[in-house]
Formats: sequence, C-alpha cells, structure tokens
Amino acid sequence: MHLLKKGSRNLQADKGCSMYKTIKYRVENGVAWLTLNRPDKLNAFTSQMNKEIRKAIKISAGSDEVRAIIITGEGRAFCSGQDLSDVDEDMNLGQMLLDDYGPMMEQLANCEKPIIAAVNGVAAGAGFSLALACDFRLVSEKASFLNAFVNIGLIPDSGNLYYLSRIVGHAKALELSILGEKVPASEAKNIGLATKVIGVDEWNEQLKAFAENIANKPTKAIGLIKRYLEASYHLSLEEYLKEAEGQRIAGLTKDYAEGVAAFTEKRKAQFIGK
Ligand code: LHQ
Repeated sequence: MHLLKKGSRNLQADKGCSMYKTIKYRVENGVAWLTLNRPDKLNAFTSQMNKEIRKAIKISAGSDEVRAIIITGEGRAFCSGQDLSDVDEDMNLGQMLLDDYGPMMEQLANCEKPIIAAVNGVAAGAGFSLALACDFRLVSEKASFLNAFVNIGLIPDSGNLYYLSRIVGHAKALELSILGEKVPASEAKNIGLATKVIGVDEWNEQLKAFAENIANKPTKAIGLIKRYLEASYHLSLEEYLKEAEGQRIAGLTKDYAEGVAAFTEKRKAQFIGK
C-alpha cells in the first residue's frame, strides 16, 4: 500500500450552498460545516445526497482554507441511512454500494483533514456508518445510534463492521449488529463510541469550540497521524516503520518550526496548517 500521497490540489472552498440540493455547506473560521438537509426523511441518503457529500468532502480536502470538517444533520436526526422509499425489490444492493456508498467511504477515509461527526439525533443504518467513518463523534444527549440493517434483513454496510469493531471491539460490534437496538448517548460514551456527550443547551457553542480548536492544530501533522494510524492495521511492523518518511515530511512544515519556536519562547504556538 502507498503511504504517501501526491500533494492535494488547492481547490477553492465553496462558501455558498447553491450548488447543493440535499446538503448545506459553508466554511467559517477554518471549519467546513456540511449539514445533511432532508429533515422530513430524517436526512435519509439518496444517490444525489451521496454525490453531494462526496463533492463537499473533495472540495474541503483540497482547500487550504479548511482545516477541519463537521458533518451534522438538519432537524431532529443525524441520518436515518438509505432512503427506503427510494429502493425497490429488484435493485442490486451490491451495485448501489459499489456505485455510491463505497466511493463516499473511500473519500472520507482518504481525506487528510480531521472530520467530526456532530451527531445531533438518531444515526441509523448507513447514517451510523457515516458517523463511524469520522474521526470524532460529538454526540448530543438526545442522540442515539442504531445498527438498523438487521431489522430489515440486511448486513451492516458502508464500512460499518470495519469501523465499529475497531471502535467498540468485536463482541460489542456483533451485539449491536445482531440485536439492532438503539444505543443511547450515555451508553455510546461508555463503550467508546462517543468522543463527548453534549447537553442540548451547550450544543452549538461546544461544537464550534471543539471544531475550531482542532482547526487551529498543525493540519499536516494531523493528516499524517490519520494516515499512519490507519496503515498500521494493514502493515507488518517492518513496513510500518517507514513512518520515518512521514516524520521527515512533518519536520519540513512551518508548523513544526513554529511548534519548536513557541516551546522555546514559552508561548502558545500559532499553527497555520502548512
Ligand atoms: C425514512 C427513513 C428512511 C425513508 C425515517 N428512509 N424515510 C445501503 C445500500 C443499499 C440498500 C439498502 O441500504 C443501505 C444502507 C442502509 O442504510 S439500510 C438501513 C436503512 N435505514 C433504516 O432501516 C432505518 C429506518 N428508520 C428507522 O428505523 C426510524 O425511522 C428511526 C429509528 C431512524 C427513527 O425513528 P422515529 O424517531 O420513530 O421516526 P419515524 O420512524 O417516525 O420517522 C420519521 C419520518 O422519517 C417518517 O416519515 P413520515 O412521513 O411518516 O413522517 C419515516 O418514514 C421517515 N424515515 N427513516 N431510512
């Protein structure tokens, strides 16, 4: 596997949302806010929404202006998974995964910017998978997770079992996937699914503070941390120790120079993400 990627293109972050029909997208203080926007269907996925998410992630990944990404849902839900009114018995579900969900999960996995799922309400089916694919899960006290697939005779998809077993362990992943019962926010915290549970009154303020704090960290180093942590699951130790190349790259960044200077001068570092 390739541990090093070509430099990301500096795509201009799109600040408006006119090009999107099913999501909202804006960039503020280094944070790209991507809001799933089909509240009457609890933000269920359609092919169109899937494409728009991919587009917004691609733009965010390529923009120097964006140093953290938040994915959240409009209304009372985070995302209820595939829109079940948009599928019929004749559909090849495997093909839907290959065409839409797989590419979305790959786009998220290859994004070197930190991604935060702001789970404002229920995250079910592939909506649960989406939250799992993010680097952090900030969870509202009224949110819940539901591995709903088994309840309609399907298997967890969109990388769900891959991520879930890594995050909560094999036994818990199996339990949540076979029982198909709601996991409330408090349990999500206990099993390591939630980075943090946030009260409804503090939701907006804490979300913004968390994301802006991450956006002010050394962005290139974060990208390398993500890349090497993921690679560690697939490589022998010998191959993994090519991490030295990652550290060489980190050592060339302005943020490294700033980090050392700030330490020496006993002041807070001002990282610029380069
Ligand atoms: C919905 C949905 C929904 C449409 C709520 N679709 N309308 C990948 C590839 C290929 C094929 C298949 O799947 C996949 C991946 C998957 O994601 S499979 C899993 C799909 N998702 C589910 O099975 C979850 C279905 N939804 C639910 O279990 C519940 O709605 C939850 C637990 C999410 C929320 O329950 P409640 O809070 O009680 O809300 P509700 O059920 O009353 O829903 C509110 C409305 O949203 C309702 O519409 P209505 O017109 O009656 O107000 C629902 O029909 C609609 N809705 N989820 N996935």
